[in-house]
Amino acid sequence: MEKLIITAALTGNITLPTQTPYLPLTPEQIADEAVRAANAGAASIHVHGRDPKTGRPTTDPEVYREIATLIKGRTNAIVCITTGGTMYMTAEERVRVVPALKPEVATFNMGSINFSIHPIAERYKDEDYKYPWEKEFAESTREFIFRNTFADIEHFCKTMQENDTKPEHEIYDVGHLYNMHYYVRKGLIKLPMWMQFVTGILGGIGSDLENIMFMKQTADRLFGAQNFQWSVIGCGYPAEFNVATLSIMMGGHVRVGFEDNIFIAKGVLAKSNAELVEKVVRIAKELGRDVATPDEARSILGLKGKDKVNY
Ligand code: KMH
Ligand code: ZN
Repeated sequence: MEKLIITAALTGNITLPTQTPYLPLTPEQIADEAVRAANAGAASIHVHGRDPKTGRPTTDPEVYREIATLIKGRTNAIVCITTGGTMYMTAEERVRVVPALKPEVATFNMGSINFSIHPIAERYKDEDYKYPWEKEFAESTREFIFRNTFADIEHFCKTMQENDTKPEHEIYDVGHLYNMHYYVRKGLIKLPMWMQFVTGILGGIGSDLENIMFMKQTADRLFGAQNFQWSVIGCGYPAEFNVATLSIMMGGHVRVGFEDNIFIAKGVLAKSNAELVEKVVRIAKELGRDVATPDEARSILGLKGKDKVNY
């Protein structure tokens, strides 16, 4: 088995500041968390930006540039930039961060789905919210379709290739593997690929362990096991650690972080993303799987290197 690549998704764009006081919001806080997570064993940092004043998700490329530059200056970790954007952005707007920063890795979402966090709004009273935008933001996802049409996917393929950015394909359901297969056959998606099975999003596949096995078997059948590296994102607790453990045993990789889960144990908030990374490192150690350094992860994934980014 390859060494284990751990990715830390530090803040994301669906976790509300009201849910945890430990969510990093400013570029400095995000960079501090990146350093802690990297020191704990994360080889890759998945970056989203937030408005430093309001904590609201933003896709302003300049906020991304600031965060990526801070992380690059303070750790050797891979920086993976999101192209998930916000609810109000077109695919063109979401991917503009790729030509702007030319990152080593960027996310590439492989199909359209309902993508909702509206049940979170049912847990809080109006006076509970830390920021005025949060309630409406969460409730409005009841109407949200996370759009990744075939035309969008083609635009993402072209943009990533032009900038030598490795796609981190996000697979929210089995059908997304078939979307990917179509573009592998057309030659627009190149082998070997780097993909993540995302489970537990309301609108996508659930975190049952059988689903991870089925997606891995389907990917093996479509692409050949030698043609991709894979990772898992289990949303919520304990899904994050359940799918992580299975993936460690099966030869896959793991993502954890406040974008996906805020708990270190039942009902106990993690105080830093690093605690989530440390827990995965402990599980890996118990199961006899070595953890990859950032440079080992670069070699496993075939990345261009951090000297070739534009920040
Ligand atoms: N914008 C969310 C619906 C990613 O980082 O690429 C999903 C998302 C995933 O942001
Ligand atoms: Zn993300």
